[in-house]
Amino acid sequence: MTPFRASRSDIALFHSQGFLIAKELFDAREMELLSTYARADQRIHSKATSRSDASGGTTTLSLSNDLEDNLYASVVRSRRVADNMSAFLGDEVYHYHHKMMLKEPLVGGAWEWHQDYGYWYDFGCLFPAMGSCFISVDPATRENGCLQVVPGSHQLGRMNHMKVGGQTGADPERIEAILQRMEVLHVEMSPGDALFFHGNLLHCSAQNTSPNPRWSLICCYNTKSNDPYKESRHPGYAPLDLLDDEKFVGLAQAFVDRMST
Ligand SMILES: O=C(O)CCC(=O)C(=O)O
Repeated sequence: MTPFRASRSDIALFHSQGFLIAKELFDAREMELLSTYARADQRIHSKATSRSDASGGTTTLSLSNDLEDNLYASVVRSRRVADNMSAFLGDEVYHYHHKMMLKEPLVGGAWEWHQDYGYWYDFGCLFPAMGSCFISVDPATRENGCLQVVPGSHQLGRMNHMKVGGQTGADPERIEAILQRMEVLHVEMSPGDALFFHGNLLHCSAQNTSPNPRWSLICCYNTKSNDPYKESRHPGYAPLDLLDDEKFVGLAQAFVDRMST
């Protein structure tokens, strides 16, 4: 199967609603390999950090600014993610960072409403021409805290962000007004499905109260012409060494084999 490539109407939809869902961007075999790899990878656990949500839950993630010789970097470099993101943002994209989200059964915490550009603004990025691709490793359901988005909210512009629980979230007064006026979409996904979303799209997720994990990989990109004006938490422009779609599965298998020897 040829992996998804955004059509003109997909790009128009991304611009009007602030996101686009690509079903089966990675097939079942590819996602099984990523899941096997991540679950056997001690480094993501040793690098993981946690934050409290507003109701006492704990969110855990393992973030990297670097593209190392591993399977996560292969996803970031894959054309089916990076070329589509370039098409949505209308410019060459580069790797800004990526993170494995480890939402564990019964304890995985919530993410408060926020815009990613709410943070990235402070890191020297002048334009919101930035985006993320959320790839489901496990099924993401309402029960295990799937992502929730407010379609069209990227058009509200960047909002003020402040402390909400142990996290930085969007201004709660404004969120309340927005939620009275705009709909919320629960983005339920199967393994391998991907959500491309704009840096100003409002999103959150609830705690995982289910017995099932909700792991995902989020690849974050900036555009070449939006190179940060100062050094900050995440890197400046460096060209991506793009990975052709048909090479992905072989590389993924090799990483898994290497890990198990
Ligand atoms: O994984 C989630 O549930 C939300 C993560 C998120 O919103 C983020 O990393 O910006």
